[in-house]
Order: sequence, then structure tokens, then C-alpha cells
Amino acid sequence: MSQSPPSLFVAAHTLVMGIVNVTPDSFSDGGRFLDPERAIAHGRTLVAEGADILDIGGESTRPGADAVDAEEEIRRVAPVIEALAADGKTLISIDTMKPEVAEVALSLGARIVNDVSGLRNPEMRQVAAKRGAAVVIMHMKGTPRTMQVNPEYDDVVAEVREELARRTTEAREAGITDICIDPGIGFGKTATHNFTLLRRLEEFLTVGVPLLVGPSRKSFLGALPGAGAPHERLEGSIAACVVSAMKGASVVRVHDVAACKRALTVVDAIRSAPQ
Ligand code: HH2
Repeated sequence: MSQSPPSLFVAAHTLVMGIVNVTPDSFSDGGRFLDPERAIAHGRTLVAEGADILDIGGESTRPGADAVDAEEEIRRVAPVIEALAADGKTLISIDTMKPEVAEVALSLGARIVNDVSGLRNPEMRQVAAKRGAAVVIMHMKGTPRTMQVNPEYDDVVAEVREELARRTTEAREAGITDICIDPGIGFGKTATHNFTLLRRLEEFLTVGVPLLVGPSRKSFLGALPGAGAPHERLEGSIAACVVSAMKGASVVRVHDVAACKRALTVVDAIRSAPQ
């Protein structure tokens, strides 16, 4: 019997996906890495700090963000992917909702498609399947323009889980084999919804695929007493990553790789300690 290759989303330790936003308008670091040379240098720094995966994106998905066309998105990310993939070792993920962008990124050496719209576009499923890419299926209610307009759920965990399970089946039917799901912290959710998703995170494990969580610097952390602007949310981001890892997340997506990595080393030691 032929064995399926190991998942890119599973390792003996909690994997850290470092964020490289090649955008003018990302919510916490917009404009800092729009210049390709700066983005490449930032990606290399994150790898040196211990990032297992680099997630490269050319379109902000912050609430209310303006959409970018595929041509502009490709112009932003292509040189960065090409340079960072050149060593043949760095695992690169393309953060995009557009099949055209995914196609170019995969041809330049990216191996993961991270789609915040959950591969709802069938063309995205076809591109990923054709290229043998691994995928992150994230849950988002609506679109970045509309998602924070009064999001409502009867049971946020059950509804998000149900949609992720359905999209996982669709992805499998399209021929994709390496799939990871993500509840989409901050994507069409109130602060309370986000806390509930994290509190009940283990329920997502029943979908039967690895789990990724992206709480880094997000506004639900800023809603708490004492929390400040995005760059002042490091401790909150680490707390959310630690809880996620303890509850079974295989991957966390973060801006502050070195600090999160140090915290997760402790979590991994606790999780693997003898009883
Ligand atoms: N969050 C953001 C972008 N992509 N992908 C996944 N899988 N999960 C997430 O939680 C997630 C994501 C938003 O964060 P950031 O990239 O820093 O901001 P912006 O979208 O403004 O560029």
C-alpha cells in the first residue's frame, strides 16, 4: 500500500509561521516591508529566529481593506518569493485569495496556499490540486470589506467548524491531500466570538486535519484592559498562541517569531513531558 507523504503542517514541535506582509496597509506593519528588499531581509530574519514557514502576502485583509488586483499583488510578492525560495529549504506559503496569484507563487517555489476565503473559489482548489500544494482553509464570514459589520452566530464554534469541515471535503474532492484548517480569528467575529473560538479550540480537531491559529496582534487582544496598539500586544499574542498550542494547534501564525518561538519551546516541553 502506498503511504501518503507527511503533512507540511505536522512536526514534533508546534510550527511557527512567520508573517511577511508586502503591503502598504496591513493592520500592524503596513508599509514596513512594501519594498521587496526589506521584505526579503525581514523573511530571512524570521527564518533565523526559527520560523518554520514564511507566509508571504501582497494584499491586506484587515477589516474594510481595499481589494488589490491580481497584477499588483503578483508584482508585490513575486520577487520576495523568488528570493526567499532560492535556498530550496525555506518553506513558503502564499497568503492570497486569488488563483492567479497562487499559480505564480507556486511556480516560483511556494508550497502552501493560505487562503483566508477558505478555497471557496473552485479555481483556487484546481490550482492547488494541479500543483500538488498544501492548503490552509481559513474561515471568514463575508469579505474583508463586510466581515466586521455586526457578525452574528447561534453557536460560533459549531458553525465555523461545520463550514471548515465542508470546505475540507470540497478540497479533498478536488484532489488536495495536505489540508490544514483555521477558525479565522478576527474574520467576521466579535472579540467575544474570538475568545470562545480559542476556549473551545479542541473541538476543531474532530475535523481530522491539522489546525492553524492566527491571533497575532489582533484587535480582540486590544479590547482587553491594559492592551494597547497592535505593536503593544506581544504578551497577549503569546498567551493566545500558548493556549492554542496546548489545545492542539499544530501551527501558529505570528509577527513576533523569536518571542513566540521561545514561549512555544516551553509549551512543547510541557506537552511532551512524562506523566
Ligand atoms: N490573519 C491575517 C492574514 N492572513 N491567514 C490565516 N490562515 N489566519 C489568519 O488568522 C490570518 C491570515 C491578518 O493578519 P495580517 O496578515 O498581519 O494583517 P493584514 O491582513 O492586514 O495584512
